[in-house]
Amino acid sequence: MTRKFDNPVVGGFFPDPSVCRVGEDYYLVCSSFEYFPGVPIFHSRDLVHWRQIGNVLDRPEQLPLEGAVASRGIYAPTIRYHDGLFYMITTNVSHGGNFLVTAEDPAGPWSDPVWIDLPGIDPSLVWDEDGNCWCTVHGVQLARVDPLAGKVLEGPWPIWSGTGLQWPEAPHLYQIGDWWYLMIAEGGTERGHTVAVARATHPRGPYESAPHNPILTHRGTDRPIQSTGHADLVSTPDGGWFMVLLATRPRGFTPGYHPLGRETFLKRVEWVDGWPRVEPVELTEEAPARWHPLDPPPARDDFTGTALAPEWISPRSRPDSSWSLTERPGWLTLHATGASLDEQVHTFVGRRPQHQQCRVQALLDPGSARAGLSVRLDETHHYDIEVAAGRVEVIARIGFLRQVVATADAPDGPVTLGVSMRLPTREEADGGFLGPDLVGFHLDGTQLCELDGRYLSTEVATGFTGRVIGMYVTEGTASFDWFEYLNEEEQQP
Ligand code: 6LW
Repeated sequence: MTRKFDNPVVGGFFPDPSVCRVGEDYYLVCSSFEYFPGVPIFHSRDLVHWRQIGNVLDRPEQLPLEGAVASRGIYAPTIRYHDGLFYMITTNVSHGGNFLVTAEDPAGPWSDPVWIDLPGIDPSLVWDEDGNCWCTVHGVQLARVDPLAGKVLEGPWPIWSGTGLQWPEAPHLYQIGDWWYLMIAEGGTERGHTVAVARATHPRGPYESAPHNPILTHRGTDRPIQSTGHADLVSTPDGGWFMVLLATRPRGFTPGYHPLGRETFLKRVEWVDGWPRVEPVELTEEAPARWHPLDPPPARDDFTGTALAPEWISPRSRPDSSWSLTERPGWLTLHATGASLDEQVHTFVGRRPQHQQCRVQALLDPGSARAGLSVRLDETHHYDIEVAAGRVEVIARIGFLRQVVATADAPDGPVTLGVSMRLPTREEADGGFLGPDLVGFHLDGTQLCELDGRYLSTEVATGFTGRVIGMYVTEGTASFDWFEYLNEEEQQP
């Protein structure tokens, strides 16, 4: 029996994936842009079932993001393992450029940053048999480095500019057999995205482009998966090869909108005549030989711990003064740090929705605060359900427009706020609804309204991130007893 798995293997705003294997264990990291903590890290035993085990950059001194506007901050990371140490190298495009951190345990703690004076983005590391460490950055440029000292020893030199498409980036170098393979993304991370490969007998080249480049692209197709690119190769313990890559699942009126952001997909790779060959990426794929399913994470966070779980993220910072799990045991208490979600500084604690159909509920004790739930893409594209002074409002912020679209009286005391994301029914779609989904807002189980989801998608807001649904306070102090996230994708129309 051939086992199958469903793509994406890590759904939701988890772009620019990088993977490494140590024995039977795989580790995967993704970019995180303006969010703190940054660079989520996952563990798997089969490349299909992943559990987030932390965030590599979970201390402010590792992750200065002050002033980082939407989609800036942390760009693409690379994770590698060498000589008993894990390395994560990435770029903070808002503060300092390229840096790396190291750890003996991938779950952390990771070291303070070691900055490395190399230009460009998308850094990646590889070691040769003599122990030399080589670093590639977009363009593609190569340097010989001392990673632990953050020193450039030789270079950088331009080694390959790709096949001529724009943005040769996401370069990873691999020594496989007698060859050094350089795999890159080209064409930009939108619909023209591609994966290309070249090979040489030495990291410095000269490089020979694969005769069948691009080895992977979905450009010019009407496939349900688009923008395939930014791949990283990994071998399995039984000698197979796979790649993780980013892609999108656009829906709605052609060419469609992708509200979840760029997600992490998995694809088998075959080697033919010394070159990697990749078929188009499918929503259902043949699984790797080993199979280690995981129990789904608990749907509800009751905030009974002493630390926030790793999936919780905040724009730019989450100062200790803005949140507490001890002020009111069993509740997450949030203190306002900014008067509006439209501003760079505000108190928001959220998680990435990972399914095209899902439902969030949270029990809020608003007290005398202004607080609620927000589905955000960035400071100028978010839908909020907000409680203040006994009133509930659903507010849409789309670019320069801000509109209260529904109101209701708030009962005294704690209220259950809800957000739903659902695909249109066949009748709605046939009736002309052309957005990717409908975003519903609920008060104590009663729906107040549903909004067109296209305005909270990258095609409208632009950028590199994806939706994040979270709890916020913009005046005073409020507490949340629990937050529940339910996957409702099995109820696909
Ligand atoms: C990433 C680069 C890219 O560093 O966008 O379009 C940047 N491709 O590879 C952010 O995802």
